[in-house]
Amino acid sequence: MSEFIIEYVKALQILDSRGDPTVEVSVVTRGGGYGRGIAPAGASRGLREAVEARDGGSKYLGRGVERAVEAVRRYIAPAITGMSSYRFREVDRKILEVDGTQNKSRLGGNAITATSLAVINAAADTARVPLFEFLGGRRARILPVPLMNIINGGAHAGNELSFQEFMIAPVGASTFSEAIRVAVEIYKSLKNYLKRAYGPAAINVGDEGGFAPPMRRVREALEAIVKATSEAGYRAGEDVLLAVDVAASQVYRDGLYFIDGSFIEGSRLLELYVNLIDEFPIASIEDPFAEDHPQYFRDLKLSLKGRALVIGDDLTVTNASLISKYLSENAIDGAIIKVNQVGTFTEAEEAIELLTQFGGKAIVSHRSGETEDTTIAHVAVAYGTGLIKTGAPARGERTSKYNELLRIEDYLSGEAVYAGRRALKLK
Ligand code: 2PG
Ligand code: MG
Repeated sequence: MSEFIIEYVKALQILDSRGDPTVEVSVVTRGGGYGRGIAPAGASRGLREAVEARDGGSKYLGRGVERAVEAVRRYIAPAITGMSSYRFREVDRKILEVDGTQNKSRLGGNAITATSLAVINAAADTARVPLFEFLGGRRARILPVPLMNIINGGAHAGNELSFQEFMIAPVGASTFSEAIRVAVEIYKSLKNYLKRAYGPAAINVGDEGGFAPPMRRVREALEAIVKATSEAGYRAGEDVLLAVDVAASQVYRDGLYFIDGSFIEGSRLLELYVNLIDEFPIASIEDPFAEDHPQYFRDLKLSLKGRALVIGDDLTVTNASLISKYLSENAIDGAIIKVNQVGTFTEAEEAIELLTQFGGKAIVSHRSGETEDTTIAHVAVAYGTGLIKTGAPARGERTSKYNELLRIEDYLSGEAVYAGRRALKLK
């Protein structure tokens, strides 16, 4: 097993999909295994997320990460060199020990995430197996339903849509590659529809590759997706389900929510959700309320009676104890999993395992600031989460994940199983 020993760790400042600097870490093992990890970055961030180290000052408008790169070089590399990448959980524990803070602010969550991802990738490469197989073993074969964000609003777009993400879930497909084809056909049909209905500027895209049309009301976006779905020859509610991420903390001010042009109470927002779910085949709703309003999550879950999943993101920040708290308080049906929200891969793995154990949904997710790193595609398959959220089927930093899943499906050949409809159903 000595081939797994970490011999070399190097960090570099590179760019993410928004043109912001981010941290890339490379790890080389004694056996010649190589792994790379790149930290993504969120725009709508939870209050309890791991803290990113940013340099401040004038370079890169303060967004530089040279301090985080230096933290890898000075503190992380010496601490983990000589450890076994095979025991990646111990490596993560060591990094957390060196950091010593709750919110990862000493080394920087970006330095920690990039290193943690690089270590698992180096271990898999040393073992000469794909990462999903290294983590999930030979039985890992479930390809996730992609929740594809095809209309962008909120903090991800320069329009007035108050919900951040309008997604399609091609659940009726029988394979992952068929799901991708269905999603692409609907994406293209939506493009035609938007151009016809709102003019050519409506097909400009937002941070996650979805269109950012000049719409004012969330209902319009849902209607456009339903129309595009039928124009593409598919049935909304059957072949394709809808999902939204409200990212409600972003529209929350002084106890009220700014939705569709006016400030409303949480109870009115709850009514809006119930009406939208009556009208549209919405299977999942993420961050419907602000992160300090868990009681509304509970009320919504009670009103919906399982008709749509209630998912935490800013509320739960991939933190196993918050997820466990809100699951047991019956405030959520599942949670978004983002490694950089919590810091290390091991902590994200704990969150996934906890959700699996208690029958909750784990949605492995990208960030709005992404890179070509494909680790999350492997994580979704390794743990058989059945769900992944990684943007529109467009723009390299989004397609890199879908393309990796197509490669994994091909690698598994006849053995791959598409998660399909049951991925979005409560047990
Ligand atoms: C979210 C994410 C990803 P961000 O809210 O779920 O879609 O956005 O990375 O900006 O937090
Ligand atoms: Mg979210």
